[in-house]
Amino acid sequence: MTTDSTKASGSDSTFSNFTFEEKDSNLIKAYIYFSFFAVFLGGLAGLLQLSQRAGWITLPSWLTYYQLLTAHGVLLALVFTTFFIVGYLFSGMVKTLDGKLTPTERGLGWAGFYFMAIGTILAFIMILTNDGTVLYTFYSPMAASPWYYIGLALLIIGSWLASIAMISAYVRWRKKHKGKSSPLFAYMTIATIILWLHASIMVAIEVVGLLIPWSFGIIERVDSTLTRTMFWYFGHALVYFWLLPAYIYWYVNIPQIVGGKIFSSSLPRLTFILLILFSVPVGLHHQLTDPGVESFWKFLQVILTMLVVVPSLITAFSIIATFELAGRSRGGKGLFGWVKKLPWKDARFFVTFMGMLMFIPGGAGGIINSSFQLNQVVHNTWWVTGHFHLTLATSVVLTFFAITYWLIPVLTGRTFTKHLNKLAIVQSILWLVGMILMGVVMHFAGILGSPRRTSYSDYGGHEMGLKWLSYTQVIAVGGVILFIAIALVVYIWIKLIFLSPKSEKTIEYPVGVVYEKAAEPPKILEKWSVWITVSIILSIVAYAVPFYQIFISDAPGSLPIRSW
Ligand code: HAS
Ligand code: CU
Repeated sequence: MTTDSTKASGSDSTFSNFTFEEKDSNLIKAYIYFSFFAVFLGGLAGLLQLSQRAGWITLPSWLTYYQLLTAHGVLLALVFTTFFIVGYLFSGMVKTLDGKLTPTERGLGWAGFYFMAIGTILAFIMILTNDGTVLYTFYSPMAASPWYYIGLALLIIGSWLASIAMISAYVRWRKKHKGKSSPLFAYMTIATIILWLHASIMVAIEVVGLLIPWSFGIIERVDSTLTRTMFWYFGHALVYFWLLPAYIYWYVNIPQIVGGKIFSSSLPRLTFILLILFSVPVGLHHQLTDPGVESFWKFLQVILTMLVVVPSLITAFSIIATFELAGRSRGGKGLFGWVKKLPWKDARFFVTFMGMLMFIPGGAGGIINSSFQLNQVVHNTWWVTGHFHLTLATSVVLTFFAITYWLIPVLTGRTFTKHLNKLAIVQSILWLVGMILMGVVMHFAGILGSPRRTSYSDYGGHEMGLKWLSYTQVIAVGGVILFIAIALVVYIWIKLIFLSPKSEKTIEYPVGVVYEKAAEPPKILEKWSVWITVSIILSIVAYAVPFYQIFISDAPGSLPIRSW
């Protein structure tokens, strides 16, 4: 994998033989390596909780299923993702903008890291002491220790500091290059950050304004419909905060890896604009069965959800077009001859492709979830767990793994050897097999009514309960295979960080070149103020009345409840 990086320089970058300054590389490493701890611990929690639910093991008295489930969700869905994403985005911003951060930006980056790390440790301690057993969605009226919420708030605040550092790098670049459209990576990063800031402000208000004072006893009651609605205002955009960095890799880095070009510089930008606009005003599709919100507003948000599918379909089209261009430029002939010409033996591509493949059933499941009627069948069943194990835990996670296979070598100067490349391919196949047994079978169990978030039960020997339990056995086998795959990826990371031979050549940071015939993107796409305004207006249209109705309802609210 040690290609000469002069090939890597594209229209997005003027750097040949690009290497990070040590100070920047240390910052990126801190974020990425921290995320690896979360993967290992979160994966271990997953293995244990599933073994309990399948009836294979009995947990010791000091550790419960719901504690493990909270640790699993927090470590993987919140901690791993956020740390990894910030690290990856920093790397691409440095690479495609001015090649290095200013000391102030770096300082903000480090402050963000410490906030996030301290927050994670605090929340994790609360989970260990069984004082934070409220899962990663922390629905009231279940109340955790205030320190659990404070930990999560620090995680979010830290990510804002890192975001400010990246915005500053972007503004600096634009001032220097007046009238030019920014490199695609930077553009997409800013779009991701706008989405993240918009959505996470709402959850920050929920946590800091309501849950923390409530769990300290400063305010007596909170309205659970209100806190859930605030959470999901954030929650759907959260899943796109995970997805967008994977899309960045698909749009910007992968074309270089497959030896092709980014076939349009405008379409990806348009995609990200659509994702900014439609990610927030759709959160009610997580509350279709909740009382207290009028059907009309749920229905409106269902329609907007159907619209947010469009940018993903555009993405599918663009990626396949990029692959075809690449395959044909390597001599692929006929209708499908180009498929054979893709670099199937290169883990940076193959592993990502496995993720893309699983996004087809994952995304289709999402469309089923968001159908007002079908949601009645699948809501709160294992179907939903299956859905996000295909989308997040396969498409996004395999993409992130693929990124590490070149990003750690770029940062450490160590080689991703042929042997490690092979292991990575095996790892992704194991992941797919494990996920088919686990994630796909969860969909079937869910249709039969098997609930999500439930510890072992044989339901008094009821026929249905026993049937669910037989599905659980297959699902748990999938879980074991996935854990083996996690052990394998951790092994690859250890090799890449500490042991693999140092490379003599500069290792390529792959950034695709835009197709020569592609038009310059229209200026309006980079007028952020326009899109931020439209995004806020859409959110007001979708949410103002539901929030107003919740406020004027005379629901008494709930005292904090420790249900475990
Ligand atoms: Fe979702 C629940 C609807 C996408 C994650 N989702 C969840 C939860 C999570 C999650 C974590 O409407 C559970 C939250 C909880 O704990 O309660 N989801 C959708 C819809 C989409 C969607 C409409 N979800 C995601 C993504 C996630 C994610 C992405 C994480 C990263 N989801 C829902 C709904 C619920 C829900 C309801 C609530 C359910 C309930 O009742 O609780 C869409 O964005 C999906 C669009 C995607 C596509 C696929 C396009 C395909 C592509 C691949 C191209 C392939 C290539 C390979 C290039 C339409 C881009 C070529 C190869 C060839 C062979 C051709
Ligand atoms: Cu959603």
